[in-house]
Amino acid sequence: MADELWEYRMSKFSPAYEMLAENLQAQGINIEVVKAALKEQAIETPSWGYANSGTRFKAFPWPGAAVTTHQKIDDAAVVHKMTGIAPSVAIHIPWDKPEDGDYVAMREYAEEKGVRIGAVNPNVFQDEEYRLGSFGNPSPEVQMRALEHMLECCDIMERTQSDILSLWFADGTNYAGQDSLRGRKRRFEENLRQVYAHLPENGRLLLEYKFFEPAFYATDVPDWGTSYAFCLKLGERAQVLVDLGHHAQGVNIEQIVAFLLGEGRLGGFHFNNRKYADDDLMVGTVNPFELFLIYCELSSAAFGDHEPGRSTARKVAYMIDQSHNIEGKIAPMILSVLNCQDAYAKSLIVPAARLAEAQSAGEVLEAHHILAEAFRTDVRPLLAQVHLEMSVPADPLAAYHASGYEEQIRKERGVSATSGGYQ
Ligand code: RM4
Ligand code: MN
Ligand code: MN
Repeated sequence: MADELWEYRMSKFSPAYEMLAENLQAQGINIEVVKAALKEQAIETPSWGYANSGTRFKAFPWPGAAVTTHQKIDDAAVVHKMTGIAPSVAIHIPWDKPEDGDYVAMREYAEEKGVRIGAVNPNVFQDEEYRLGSFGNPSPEVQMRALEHMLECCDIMERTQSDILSLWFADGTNYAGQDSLRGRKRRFEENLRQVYAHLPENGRLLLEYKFFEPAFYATDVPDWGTSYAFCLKLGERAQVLVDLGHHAQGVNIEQIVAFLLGEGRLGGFHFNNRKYADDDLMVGTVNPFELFLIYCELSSAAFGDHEPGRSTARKVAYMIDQSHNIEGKIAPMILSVLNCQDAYAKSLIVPAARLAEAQSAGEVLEAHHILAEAFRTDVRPLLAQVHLEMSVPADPLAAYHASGYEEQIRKERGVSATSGGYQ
């Protein structure tokens, strides 16, 4: 970056940053530690978030939306270039199956672009055969088909050097009596066991839960407790994945996070935001306070002394799982990453010692106030400073809009036809 530009930006942000830094230091917060943590933050973006997607009713095509996996990787690389904290991209198989089947080449392409392949997401919900489910299906042949796909995904992990197999199942039943609930549980257990046995050496299996949709009477992995119980049986490298859109109204997600951290079984997140159901809106847009509280659990575990919470928090895979239907593709992904950065920053400036003191003294109001004050702090000058120190644009969203990338892909890729929901 040209020196004058650097100086101009420093002069623009410095006074606000200096004030904030001083204020935080006075509260006993080491700003250098906070900045170092922010620089290490990593949020994985999903390949499918760059392609056209829609609701059950309509998928509106977005000009320039990615179609090929190379294009999705290109877009993920742009998000990383702008933010500096989105170094990997999750893939969905078969949506991202390379035409020539060459996954090593896919990995190399990503590396060339400056990102790596993250979680591998098997898809066992879109083939005709899966009408009655995959692992829970009463037919042994269909279960086998799903298992074979999972094992193929374990192999893809090896070839892409991914260390996460991320599982979500559309399995369940719509009507009482449709199938045996205990039978389905047994089938799940047995098939998951086989997948676990085939994981690459350092690979982790993350198991997502969802309390409804597309099954409405019973889903086979309905909640974190079920996922946790399956993981316990599988082994240490099986952990729960929390998708923020997969809970009933009013559920205290930060408490789930706290429990799973304490048990060493929180594996990862699918970040998004919801108002009613699995809305897949941009993370931090509906309820930023909830996101902050979730990050507070993660930060206090990661920087605390308790094991296994501390090491578990440090290995959590932060992934975005969103569906951008009317707001563009790359810009909302940048904003989502920034929303996570904002929440993380606020969680890092909670004065932990003062909070612990208030908590143990039973000072209810004071404890709440300390937390709320951190949430209310305007951390934008701090984030701008971190961006400058990381040599990424101080304002990544504005820089993206000014970069000309959107115009370029619109011209090059045009508008691709859409059919239904996910493409
Ligand atoms: C599910 C779940 C999965 C995602 C699918 C498409 O609701 O969140 O993670 O891969 O949608
Ligand atoms: Mn998800
Ligand atoms: Mn979902």
